[in-house]
Amino acid sequence: MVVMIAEVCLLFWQIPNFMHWSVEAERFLYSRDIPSATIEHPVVPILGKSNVGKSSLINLLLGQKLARQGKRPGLTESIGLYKVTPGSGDPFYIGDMPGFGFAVGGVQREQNLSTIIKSFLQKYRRNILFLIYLIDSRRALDGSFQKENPREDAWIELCIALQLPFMIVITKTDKVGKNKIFQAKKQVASKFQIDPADLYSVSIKDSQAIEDLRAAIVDQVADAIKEI
Ligand SMILES: Nc1nc2c(ncn2[C@@H]2O[C@H](COP(=O)(O)OP(=O)(O)OP(=O)(O)O)[C@@H](O)[C@H]2O)c(=O)[nH]1
Ligand SMILES: [Mg+2]
Repeated sequence: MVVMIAEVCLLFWQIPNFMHWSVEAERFLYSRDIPSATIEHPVVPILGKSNVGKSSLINLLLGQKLARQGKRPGLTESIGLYKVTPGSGDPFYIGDMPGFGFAVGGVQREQNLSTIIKSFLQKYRRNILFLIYLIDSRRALDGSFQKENPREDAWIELCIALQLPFMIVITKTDKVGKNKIFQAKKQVASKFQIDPADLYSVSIKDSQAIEDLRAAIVDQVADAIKEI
C-alpha cells in the first residue's frame, strides 16, 4: 500500500506543471462592429509589437497549440481568450491580442488592428487584472526599445492612463544568449524606472523559463483577485 501511494505521488510529480491548470479555448472576436459580449472572468491580455512572440508564448503557457503563430507580422487579427483554471484558484482568461506596429497588409490593416486592441482595453478595462507586456530581447539590447519610439510609447502611455499594471517579459532570449539577458533586462528596467529583477525573460526553447513565468502569472492573478 505504501509503495502504491509512493508510486501515485511519483506519477503526479512527473506530470508537467501545465497539467495543473486546465484550459478551455474561446476565440472572442472583437471589433468595433461586433457588439460587445459579457466576459465572465478576469482577463490577463498579452500585448506587444507584432511578431514579438505573443501567440507562441501563449501556446507554451497553455501546453497546447491553440493560438495561431507564425512568421508573418500581423498574423493574429482578433482577440483570443483562453480560459485557464489553475489547480485550486479562480478561472481567468489569458488574452492573445493582435500585435501593434508593422503588419503585412499595409498601414490600413495595421490601423485596424490597433483600433481593435485599443477599444478592447478601454471597453473591458474593469475585467483586466494586469497586462503582460512583451519586448523582444534584441530590441532591448540594441537600445531601439529605449530610443524615442512614439508608436510604442503611445501604447505604454495608454496603459498608464488606464491604470493598467503590467508585468514585463523579455522574449526570444535564445537570440541574444544567456549572458546578455540581464543586460537586456537592465536596459528595459531603466526606461520604466523599475528593478531589473522584477522583469521576466522567456524563450520558446527554455521550458524552465516558461514554467517560472506560468507560476508568476498564477501568483499575480491570485493577488490581483484578492484586491478586487
Ligand atoms: N527564436 C525564437 N523564435 C521565436 C520565439 N518566440 C516566437 N518566435 C517566432 O517568432 C515568430 C512570431 O511569433 P508569434 O508568436 O506568431 O508572434 P506574435 O507576437 O503573436 O505575432 P502577431 O500575431 O503577428 O502580432 C514565429 O515565427 C515564432 O516561431 C523565441 O523565443 N525564439
Ligand atoms: Mg499572434
